[in-house]
Amino acid sequence: MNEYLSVAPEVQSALDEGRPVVALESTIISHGFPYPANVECALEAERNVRVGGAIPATVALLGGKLRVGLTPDDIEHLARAGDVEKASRRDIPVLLSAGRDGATTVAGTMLVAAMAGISVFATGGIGGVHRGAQESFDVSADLLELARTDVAVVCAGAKSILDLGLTLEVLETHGVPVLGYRTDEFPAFYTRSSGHGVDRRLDSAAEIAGVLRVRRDLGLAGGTVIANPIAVEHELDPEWLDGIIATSLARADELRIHGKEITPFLLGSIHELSGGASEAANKELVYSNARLAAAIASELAQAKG
Ligand code: PSU
Ligand code: MN
Repeated sequence: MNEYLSVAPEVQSALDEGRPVVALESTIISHGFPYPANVECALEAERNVRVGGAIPATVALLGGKLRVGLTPDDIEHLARAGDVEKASRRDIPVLLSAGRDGATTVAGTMLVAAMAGISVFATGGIGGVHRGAQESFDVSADLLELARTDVAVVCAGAKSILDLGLTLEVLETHGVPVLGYRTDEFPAFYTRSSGHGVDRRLDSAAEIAGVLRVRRDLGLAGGTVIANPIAVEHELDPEWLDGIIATSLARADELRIHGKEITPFLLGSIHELSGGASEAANKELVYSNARLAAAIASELAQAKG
């Protein structure tokens, strides 16, 4: 183990004994939701992992360490502090060397999960290719992490603040399987449909674990995207959302927001314009992803033993 990694005892014993563990990210806590919805979402996501039969391991940078498995006080801190930086791959060494706290993105969480030996991770949505990337070159580091780090990411697709078609193209280029759980379409976070197909549809956690096992056995570097659409009863109206997203993108453009600020800005603007509706939908899809990730991790653990 490296000197920067600190794994909670409960998580470490589960890993040592080959029991299922699911990683969870922390950018969603510090930058994805307002307080106190962020605390509720983080704690409920952990509870849903447990209900699904796995041990939750929320990841963050705290006190100069890469922490895997947080206490409720740690979560409260990440949710309230206000100055916790977004930590993707390139931020991790910079923040650790300064002893600063950081909230890990999908890329950051994958990297730390892999160091700890965790192979399944649940989140809300992944980052991707931004609209207008032909000009801005804004492609999330999440996609490049998926290209290199062996962790399966269970998500509800990606928000249509992004160009979902180009996002899928980049994943294809990098050899990242995009598996649709009980869906033929790549979901668009708040809605089940995006008009873009997945690479392969699989209808059970066991079949998904089967693919992950073959990838592992072959030693193929890189991650897997498992796309789990939001439940029908929690889905939002796509036309209403399109308007909110268009307004949010126009605001970002006007304020010339770019780089690592743009995604948190757009998430905040969507929450503000859509009120409680998007928050409720966002929470539900995270919980659903936590349960599916736990089921997949359980299947993988059984196959090992
Ligand atoms: N998309 C969401 N919710 C999120 C994020 C993205 O719908 O919380 C966060 C995730 O942590 C993701 C990060 O890894 O934003 C991507 O940021 P960027 O676009 O700067 O790579
Ligand atoms: Mn970016």
